[in-house]
Amino acid sequence: MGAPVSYDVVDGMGVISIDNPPVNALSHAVRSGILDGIRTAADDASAAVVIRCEGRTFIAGADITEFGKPPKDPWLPEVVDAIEALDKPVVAAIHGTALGGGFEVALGSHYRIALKSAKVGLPEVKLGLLPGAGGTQRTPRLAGVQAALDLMTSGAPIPASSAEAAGLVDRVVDDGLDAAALAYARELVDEGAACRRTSELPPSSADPSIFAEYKRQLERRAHGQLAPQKIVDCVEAASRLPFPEGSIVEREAFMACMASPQSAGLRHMFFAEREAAKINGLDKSTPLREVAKVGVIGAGTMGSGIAMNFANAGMQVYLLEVNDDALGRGLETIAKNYAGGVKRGKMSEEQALATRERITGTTDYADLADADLVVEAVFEDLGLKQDIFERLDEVCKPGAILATNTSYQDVNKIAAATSRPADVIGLHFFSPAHIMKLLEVVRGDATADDVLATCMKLAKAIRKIPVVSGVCYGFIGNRMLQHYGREANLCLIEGATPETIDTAMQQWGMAMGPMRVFDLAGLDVGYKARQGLPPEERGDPRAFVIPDALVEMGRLGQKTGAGLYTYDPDTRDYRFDAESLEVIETQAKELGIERREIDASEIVDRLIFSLINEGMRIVEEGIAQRPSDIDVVYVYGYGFPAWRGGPMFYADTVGLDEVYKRVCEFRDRFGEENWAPAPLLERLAGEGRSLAEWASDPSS
Ligand code: T1G
Repeated sequence: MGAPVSYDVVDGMGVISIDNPPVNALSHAVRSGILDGIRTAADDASAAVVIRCEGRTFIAGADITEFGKPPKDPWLPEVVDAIEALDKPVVAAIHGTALGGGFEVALGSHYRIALKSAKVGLPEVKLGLLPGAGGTQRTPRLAGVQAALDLMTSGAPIPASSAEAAGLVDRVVDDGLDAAALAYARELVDEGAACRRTSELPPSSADPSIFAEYKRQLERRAHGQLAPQKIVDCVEAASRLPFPEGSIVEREAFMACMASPQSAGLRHMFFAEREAAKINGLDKSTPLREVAKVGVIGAGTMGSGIAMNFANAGMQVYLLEVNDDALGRGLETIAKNYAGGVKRGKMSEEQALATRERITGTTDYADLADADLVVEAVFEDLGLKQDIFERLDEVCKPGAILATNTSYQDVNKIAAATSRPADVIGLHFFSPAHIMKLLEVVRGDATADDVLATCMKLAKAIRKIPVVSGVCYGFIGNRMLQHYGREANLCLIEGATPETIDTAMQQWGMAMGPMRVFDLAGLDVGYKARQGLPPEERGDPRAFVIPDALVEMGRLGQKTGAGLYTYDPDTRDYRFDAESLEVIETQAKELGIERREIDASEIVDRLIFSLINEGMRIVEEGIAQRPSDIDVVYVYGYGFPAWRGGPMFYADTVGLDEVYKRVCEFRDRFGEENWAPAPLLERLAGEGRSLAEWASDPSS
């Protein structure tokens, strides 16, 4: 493979071309190559310089795979400063996504031209970092303090047109970027344009009070996270210090973030998310099935959300219900959801209408005869699902993929109701299905490779993050959640209150505490599932007598205005009320439980370590392909803090010997039934190995 950076002189202009697939990341070789190009241009006769990239995108940032390794010169700040210091105009030509260090290279250039379809951004905060090559000092000088803060703390890229309006890009062209960039450079030379060095612009003044206010707001939306706070410090420095001094503040803040466990967690999640899309042992060239027409059975909350995903991705969708009333309600939900999207500015009226028109309601299975994929999303009854799959087996064309959205039923038993189990798969969406990013792709014993590969690709097309799961009760997420939920309810009956439990978990980083999650999902969901089981299979009664008692009082959760909490119908504010406390104390008394003070660290350890312990069993059984897949499930499906890297990464952060010790303590206190250590945990703790080491060679 040739050097990733080349330098040529074209029409008297120096052209630095970067070709480092897949995203032109700023690896050591690329940094050195750019610096060599600048040094060559400094000494040759070229009148100006254009920096451009081959492939699908401009530089998408520093090479994240190099983080954590010994840094090699030249460092990126040095490269960017050298670009800026050149005594002839430098034009950055942007296509695809100029992100992070890539956008900082462009900000170090004297002029920026971009394709209309391009985006620019500083997403470092999503990795628990901040722009470390001058981005925190140059961006506010060009776009002002507010825009710079928003760009860096959200990490969201912006379109070229918005960047132009913000002063971050000088020119936007529809196409022909390379020619336009050379012409722009020629124009600058002809008009004797100066080398506009952003670092020489004065600090971007701002009312000092906005920084404290911004930090306060950040503490609310990014609770406990270091990088967003450090970004504000850097921009505050840029608003009053000359560039060199501000750069020192940036460097120190960058190093502090790089060394933080939060960044380690977020970097782990970056690669875990991409790794989850890969299927062990599946030939990359497995042919995919065409999916253009999709059927969805059941127009309830899940079915209507699922239908929207496929329509949003441009597919024809047939939404089937048993009768017109039920169908009407589903289509109304969809209309409401799209109207909400228009109201929030996510799409235009026209886009909403065009998308809705891709969804056709029906009560006739014949309309699904030529569907490429059918997703069943009816309520959780195995018999009913098997009947539906038998029907689909009769009406659907050969080669159609038959999927079930079940949250825990046995996909193999559903597949066995058809003559084509190889075409059956689980596609477990999370509620609300048109918003939640996670998709558990459940591989049945007979599921064909091309069916699996097609669904993994399809997941990306409908903007979901797919994770492969084997068949077991509750798959990956819900199986682990049972243990988390059990411990939450046990802490409740043993002495904690819904508030102390939720506060402990939210302070720790969970998006929402378990008690509120139970109320949101509806306490009757678990109640009905338990009623369907014989008493001896319902598990530890101490873990469900309280929600069962509340359900029998009609307190089903948020949907009835009261569950563990009481909810204000208008504001949805919630509070813990005396009636709920009375139920808790009564149930505890009836089971002879003396309630006690339970502190936050015990609550956190019991809930999180129960997740980890079950997660260890799930990877050892091969239900999950790799531990990091569990991290993706929990971060994208259950509000687990990404900056802790997911439950399995967190286990390694704590240390498996520590986790094992704590699990054994809980076993000794609460019994083998709930706290028997997972064999893999016991083994790795005993061998002093991490889960990451084991995962790199599971046969070891
Ligand atoms: N470094 C290394 N590998 C990267 C990479 C990067 N920056 N970006 C992507 N990849 C790999 C990725 O792992 C995958 O590999 C393949 O490229 C395709 O990616 C000093 C410190 C650009 C929008 O945060 O957001 O600059 O799985 O599947 O969906 O201030 O990748 O195929 O083996 O995601 O088309 C800041 C990260 C870095 C941008 C393309 N930059 N990348 O999305 O493809 S920090 C970022 C992305 C920094 C400086 C600081 C996306 C993308 P594989 P993909 P995609």
